[in-house]
Amino acid sequence: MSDEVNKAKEAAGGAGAKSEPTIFDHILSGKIPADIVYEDEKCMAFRDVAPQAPKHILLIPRIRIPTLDDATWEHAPLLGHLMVTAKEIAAKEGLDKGYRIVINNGVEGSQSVYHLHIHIIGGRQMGWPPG
Ligand code: DGP
Repeated sequence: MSDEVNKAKEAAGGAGAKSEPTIFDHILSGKIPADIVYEDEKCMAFRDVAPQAPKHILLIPRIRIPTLDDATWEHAPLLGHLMVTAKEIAAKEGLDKGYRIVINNGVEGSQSVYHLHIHIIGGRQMGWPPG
C-alpha cells in the first residue's frame, strides 16, 4: 500500500478528522511556510510538499470545507471560483499541453488532509486509470 494511502487511512481514522484544524489552516495563517503561487480573498494556492509531477499545486478555499461531501449549494459559487482559478494557475504555470485536476474525497479517495483542496498536476504525460 502506498504511503499516501496509509496517510489517508490514518487521517480518516482520527476522531476529529473533520473538526480539528489541519496543516492547511496553518499554511493559511502563515504559521507554516509554503511556496505560495496565488492568493485572493477566497482561496490560496501553493506547491505540494510531495510533488507527483514536475508541477503539483494545491488550491484551497480559505474557509474550511472538510471534504467535497460537505459542500452544499451555498458553496457552489466558491467551487466555481476554484475551478476557474485552477485553469488560470495552470496557464500561468505553462501547462499548455494539458494537466490533471484532482479532488481526493474521503478514505477510499485517498484524502489525507481534511480541508477540501484541488490538486493541479502537470508537466508530464498522465496515465489512466489512476491508482
Ligand atoms: P490529499 O491526499 O488529497 O489529502 O492531499 C494532501 C496533499 O497535501 C498531499 O499531496 C501532500 C500535501 N501536503 C501535506 N502536508 C503539506 C505541507 O505541510 N505543505 C505542503 N505544501 N503540502 C502538504
